[in-house]
Amino acid sequence: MNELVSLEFHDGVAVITISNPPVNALSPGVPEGILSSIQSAAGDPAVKAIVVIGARRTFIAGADIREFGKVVSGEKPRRSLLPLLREIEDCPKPVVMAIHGTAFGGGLEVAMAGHYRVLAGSAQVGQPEVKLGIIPGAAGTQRLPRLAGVAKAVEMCAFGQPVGAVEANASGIADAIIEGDLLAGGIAFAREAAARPHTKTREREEKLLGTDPVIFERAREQAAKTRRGQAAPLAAIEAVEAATRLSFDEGCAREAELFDRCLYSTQSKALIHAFFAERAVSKIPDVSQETAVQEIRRAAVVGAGTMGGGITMNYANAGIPVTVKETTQEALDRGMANIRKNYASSVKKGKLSQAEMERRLALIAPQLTYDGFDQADIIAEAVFEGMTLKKQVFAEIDGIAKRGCIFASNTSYLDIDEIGSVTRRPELVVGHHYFSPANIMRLLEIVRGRATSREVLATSMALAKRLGKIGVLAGNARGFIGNRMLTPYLREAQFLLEEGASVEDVNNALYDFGIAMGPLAMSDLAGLDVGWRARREFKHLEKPGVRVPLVADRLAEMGRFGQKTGRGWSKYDENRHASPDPEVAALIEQTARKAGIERRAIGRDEIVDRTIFALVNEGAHLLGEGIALRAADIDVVYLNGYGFPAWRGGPMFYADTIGLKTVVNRIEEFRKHHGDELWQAAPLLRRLAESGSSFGEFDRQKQAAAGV
Ligand code: 3H9
Repeated sequence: MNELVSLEFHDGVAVITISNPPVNALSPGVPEGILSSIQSAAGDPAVKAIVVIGARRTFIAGADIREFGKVVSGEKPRRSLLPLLREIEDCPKPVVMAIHGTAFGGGLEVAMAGHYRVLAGSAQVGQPEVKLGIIPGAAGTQRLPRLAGVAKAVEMCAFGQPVGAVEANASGIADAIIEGDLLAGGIAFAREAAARPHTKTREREEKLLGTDPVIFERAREQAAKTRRGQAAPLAAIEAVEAATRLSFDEGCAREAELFDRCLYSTQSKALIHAFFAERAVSKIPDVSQETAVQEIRRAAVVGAGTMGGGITMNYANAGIPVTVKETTQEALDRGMANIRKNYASSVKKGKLSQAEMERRLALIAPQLTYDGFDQADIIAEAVFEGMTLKKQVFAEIDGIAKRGCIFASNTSYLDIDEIGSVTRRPELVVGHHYFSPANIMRLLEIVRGRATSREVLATSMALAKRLGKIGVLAGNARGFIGNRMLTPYLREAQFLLEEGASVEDVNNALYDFGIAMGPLAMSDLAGLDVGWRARREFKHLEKPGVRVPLVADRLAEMGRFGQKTGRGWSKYDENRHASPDPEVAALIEQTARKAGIERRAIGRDEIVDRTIFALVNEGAHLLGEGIALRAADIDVVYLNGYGFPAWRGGPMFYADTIGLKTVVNRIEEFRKHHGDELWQAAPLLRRLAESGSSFGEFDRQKQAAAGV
């Protein structure tokens, strides 16, 4: 008992309540409080049974993740939870865990040490540690297979997905689902349990017997495919496997070894960084938490193309009625057919019910006019990328929209201020830059124009959350954060081709680094016509005499637009499988020779360093210019919008792990070979490297200065 854990008595039942907002994590003091409460209740002859419950929104959401950072930096030794769990399990009186919200990680481990678990219907339980690059470290891999069976335990520990109350009940993790008041139900359950003998989870062996080793083989194959490059899922499988071969205590010892190995790895530091970065990103220093957030009851979208259709779906998915406008019936029909096709495919995969699909479709009003746009609280513009067209649309909607309506442009490169200049309400103009496919990708860049109001930014952040997105604030620079960094990344990928690497060399080196798709494969997916069009729009900004990639425009001129035309940097079959195209290899070689570029053998390290350090250096420019608020924001952009591997933490975190001095030295080598115009370490990067600092430290100091 302490200020985090309280003990009360309800007529023979002791109720232990954990109260450590926001999510009742097992921060220092919580395990101690549970232990002393269990001991008091166990020693009190008036107590027949014990209920453990969480205050407010949830049961225990796990160990306090902030503590892991301290462990890794050596600040504080880790205290094991195992003795507490054994004390709970050895308690002579039945301990009933009453679970609502989430019992995750250490929370589920505490719950499994109880003799019974009763769940609210909306509760979820899980061992999501692998998402942080670690494995359960308090016997989760040993108790879960004893309750849920080995196959379910492997699935939950290695892949981290939670299960709901019904599944938890069916699999043996839960003993009952409580309708109505959880505490009252838990107490009633505990009273009945007091009359029966109870078993300790660690002594339940029946579900371990006769385990089929194929379970582990299959899980390893699945991990290799879906968790490419990650160590924790394999460690989790090994730990559960140990439960089937070793005694409980030996299994716990094996788990502890594997846990420590994971905890001290760079992968877990990177994933923990990503966890906190995703939660910090919505905090904007000059937009206080008290800023008024406008309620979005109705939305309208201009354009039902690929992006407009996806944006429309986002609103409908969040239950917001949305009007979508196109200029021709044909385009409108095509757009709606795509939306229906996307929903139908989710229904087919079992991710959506037919009734839910119909409900969402009913929220969408397709039309050729601006009728009803005067009712919208937000109008999202998703027409072709061109300044003249965007300005025309903004001028039109300015004449129709109601007062206070937010205008959000989905531009991916253009100047938000210039777009907004044609309206009488620049303070309501903002960029909402979605990533394709817009209904799936989690990233939303929220672009702040010169006049964008704080209320519009706060509303945009809240809306992003409601739409299931992660909103990241970006300044109004060409390409904002993600696409501006992409330009030097793709430039280097193409230069490497001209200098002698093959399309496959470049794609494979970055795929093996962990990126979801190599840069040229990504360009083929996005469409080579997109960059071609953008380059024409910005041709006037090219500096004369500075080397530019030579082949991409040639491919686009040949009608090789990538996957959609079956040919781009690679050839694609009807199933969109890529194969090398000798015609492209010849074109690259010919073009390079004609331009006098020396061809040579290029290794994987050079491919990775030139492309990734180009990203990092541009990221440092963006930070220095204030276009990105924090290095961690840039990481969130790349993790959620560009397939950067989460276990590397994002480009800026990756640079910190390499050491900024090393990064600057490498950039210096590139500068010597390729010239000052292409390679100059960004001033901020140079400054941090010279002072032995890091992007992480830069963020911490900036946060501290802003008082966030
Ligand atoms: C573990 O348990 C290892 C064990 O095996 C033991 C080994 C010995 N710690 O996500 P939200 C904060 S590993 C500290 O926005 P939601 C979060 O940073 C752990 N802080 O809310 C945020 O703070 P702020 C296994 C935590 O409703 C605030 O709570 N457990 C923790 O969308 C709200 O979070 C997990 O991996 C934590 N464990 O989602 C669970 N969790 O307001 C991780 C949250 O300052 N957490 N915070 O930005 C989650 O999945 C979600 O946070 C949860 C709530 C579903 C709980």
